[in-house]
Amino acid sequence: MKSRLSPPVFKGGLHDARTATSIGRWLGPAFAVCFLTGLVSHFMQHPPDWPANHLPSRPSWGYRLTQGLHVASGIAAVPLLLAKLWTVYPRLFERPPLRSVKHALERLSIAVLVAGAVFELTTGLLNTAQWYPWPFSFVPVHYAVAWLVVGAMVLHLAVKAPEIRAHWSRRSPGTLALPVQDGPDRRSLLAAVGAAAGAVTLTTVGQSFTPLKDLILFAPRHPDQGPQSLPVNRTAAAAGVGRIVDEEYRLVVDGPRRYSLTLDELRALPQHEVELPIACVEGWSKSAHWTGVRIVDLLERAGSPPHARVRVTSLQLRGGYRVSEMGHEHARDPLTLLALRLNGAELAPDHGYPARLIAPNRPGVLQTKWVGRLEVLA
Ligand SMILES: Nc1nc2c(c(=O)[nH]1)N[C@H]1C(S)=C(S)[C@@H](COP(=O)(O)O)O[C@H]1N2
Ligand SMILES: [Mo]
Repeated sequence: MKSRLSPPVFKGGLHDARTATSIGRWLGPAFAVCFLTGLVSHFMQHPPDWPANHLPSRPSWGYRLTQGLHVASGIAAVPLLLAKLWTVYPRLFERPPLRSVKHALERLSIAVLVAGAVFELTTGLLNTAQWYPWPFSFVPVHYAVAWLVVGAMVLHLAVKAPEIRAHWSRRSPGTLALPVQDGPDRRSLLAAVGAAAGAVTLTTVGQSFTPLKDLILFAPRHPDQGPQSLPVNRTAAAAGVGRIVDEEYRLVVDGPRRYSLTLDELRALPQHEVELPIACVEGWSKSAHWTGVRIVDLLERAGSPPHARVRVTSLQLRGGYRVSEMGHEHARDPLTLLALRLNGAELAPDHGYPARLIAPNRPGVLQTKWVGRLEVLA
């Protein structure tokens, strides 16, 4: 009789290095894309001092593309990671568990890789649903763990390089002349994993790649839902912005020549129309038509020097996104507006009435709503 402690026996070829390599072929690139686009996002949102004033404002769809890829590659990685873990989990039962210092270190790096990867995909996915069931701040922790995962992944690829090389091509090591026959079970498994990754991608990617919006099944946001056919991340009520009285509204432009404008004065200035997306860090993107006053026109009138940074402050009194800053590339771009109208009508309160920032190639979180003040920074 088998003792209760004896390890399970795994038959068949689905838990072998060849299957693990085949899945890794897709999982590795998904993680690489996710990591690089995540770096771009982090850099655009929290630029260090020096480059902050030099971030490019073009292409106007740049951030939409990188953030769309970030969320799509992360979502596609979920079934790939699950399949990979299922393929390799018999290794948990390997005996003896520890053989040498080198072996122990390798197992430790795998533990970091698995825990980190599961953590990143889980927190990222919940973040797209704006659900934060944890006691830490999402952005810095998601960012820090990404480095851990990448470090552990590079180590893992280095340790496994001989095996990966041996199983990458269709020829098996040793019997160089003979192509390895992938049995029907391996082919079915890989086809199912590929189909699962394709299916979750196709049924979610419409949240940023709007031509596929009709296929959306699982994405938390539909790009058409929301006032004026544009989603809202934080409503006026949630931001604690009360009813804004038109007669009391003032836009203050603070620079070498400080001035302020009433709403009627703002509406009387030359108006421009642009088509630009809101590309939310939480994964949805949607283009819209915005009409308003060019930020560069407002700044010139305040005597702003050409290379000055600009701070945009909301009438919202509390909350993380009430203030944003932009470098001169964004501030001077003719597409950057203080928008008063959206898709042909006055801004809805939830979209930032009476005035909101809209700029090209910029994370949604920095497109400040309910703007009350522009400030030229020295
Ligand atoms: N003042 C202020 N502006 C803000 C926010 C906010 O919470 N407060 N949220 C930002 C986020 S996260 C996004 S994605 C966009 C959403 O703009 P929309 O509601 O017009 O679609 O507004 C941004 N501007
Ligand atoms: Mo956002």
